[in-house]
Amino acid sequence: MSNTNIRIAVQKSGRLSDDSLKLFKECGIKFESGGSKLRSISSNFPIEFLFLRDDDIPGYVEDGVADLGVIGLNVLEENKKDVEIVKELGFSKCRLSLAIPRNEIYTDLSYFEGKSIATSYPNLTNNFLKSQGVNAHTHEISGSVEIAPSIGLAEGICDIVSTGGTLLSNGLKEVAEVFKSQAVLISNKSLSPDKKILLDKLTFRIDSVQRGQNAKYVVLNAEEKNLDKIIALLPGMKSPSRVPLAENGWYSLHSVISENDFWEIIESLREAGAQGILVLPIEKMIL
Ligand code: PRT
Ligand code: ZN
Repeated sequence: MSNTNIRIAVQKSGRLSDDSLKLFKECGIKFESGGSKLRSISSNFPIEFLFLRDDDIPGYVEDGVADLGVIGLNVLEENKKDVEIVKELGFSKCRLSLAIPRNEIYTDLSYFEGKSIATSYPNLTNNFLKSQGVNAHTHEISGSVEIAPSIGLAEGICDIVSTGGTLLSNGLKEVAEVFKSQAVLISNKSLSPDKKILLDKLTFRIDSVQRGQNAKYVVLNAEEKNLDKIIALLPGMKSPSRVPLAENGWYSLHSVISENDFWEIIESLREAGAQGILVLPIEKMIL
């Protein structure tokens, strides 16, 4: 057994931190976080956490100061660091969008021709405009982008949107999506073989947690005459389990269904004669 530790950089405090910490805790990794702590070594997995500003994470991973990192795809793509994207993590979802004052009339992207756009994401914004054949000037600012039009700094903005509430309260409307983002796990491009093994162990655990989050465990009762129809609707991990009930001619079926088409399957199951349907969360799903 080697003594190698893998080092991961996560955001200290912000929109990525809570879900990042939750994910690693759900992976069964124990560590301390919070307060003024800047690093923490796990007591039950060979991993060390560094708690940093999100903007510094891609550079640290590129340089090998950290082996892994959790970062928003928007920050990564804007700064183009030479790192590997290991997997999408499915949280901190948002979009980079163009927005203009609410009372302006907007038809299409040609609206931005010759106009000025304030943004903290000049590279993503310029690449998008260029790909759409629009010539506009971007004005880079580091924060409070939403007030740029009202103070006369720019005619439009390109900023991160999640609920749209910030745009609304600043008298702006979203008119075009430039880039879709979510948190991703990144890795240094030249991990040692020992560290690669640890990364594989970690991604195996993350996959199991994510699969569990995307699936539900379903238990239902069915009369023998309806069994074939109902089983055809239930994929299961292999095939559904079938257990006879104490009452003759009745069975209990156990299966796993995907969160995506959950309601459609439940409706079809009821139509096919399923009764007493129980739906339970799955903590982890190991394949
Ligand atoms: O201090 P540090 O540098 O570490 O953090 P930060 O302030 O730079 O980043 P932080 O914590 O705000 O965001 C980290 C990452 O979360 C971003 O890079 C995105 O990948 C992701 N994310 C998800 C968001 C949002 N949702 C979001 N809503 N990042 C920013 N916002 C801001 C946006 O800039 C705008 O001001 O929220 C406002 C819009 O939100 P809505 O809900 O009103 O539309
Ligand atoms: Zn930041």
